[in-house]
Amino acid sequence: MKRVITYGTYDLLHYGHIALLRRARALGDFLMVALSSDEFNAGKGKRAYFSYEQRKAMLEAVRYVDMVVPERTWGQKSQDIDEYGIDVFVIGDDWVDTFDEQLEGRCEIVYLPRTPEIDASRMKECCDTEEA
Ligand code: C2G
Repeated sequence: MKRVITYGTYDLLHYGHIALLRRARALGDFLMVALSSDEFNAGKGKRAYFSYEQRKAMLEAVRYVDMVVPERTWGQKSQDIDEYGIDVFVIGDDWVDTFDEQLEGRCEIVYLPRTPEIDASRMKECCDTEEA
């Protein structure tokens, strides 16, 4: 069984996220998502609209996702690869090269093209504008 992992905040789940998850799952037989905790998000300078538990529940409802675990630190990726027996690390190409050093030689590393013109921050701005 080829095991794939990806990481992210996945707030305000949208079609760009789903396109990433669909392509990630197609790289193997099992897709694990390491979902950024609320505390880790704060460290990324992000404040998710939905809590970790809410974001986890939504991801677990996505047909491409087999398991969700917390992402708590930048450095956990190398341990995750070993602990979960991961064959492929995949993430959007906005992160291209970022994790090569940490993961080189441990697993296959794949950067997938992001879906243009959609992201949680723009969705929030749109709602804020409508409310104003
Ligand atoms: N994504 C995408 N297209 C978009 C928006 C997001 O393909 N329009 C992808 C991102 O490239 C990422 C995943 O969806 O692979 C989740 O995106 P975010 O929730 O924004 O996650 P991010 O803040 O990039 O966190 O350790 C890695 C970080 O936790 C990644």
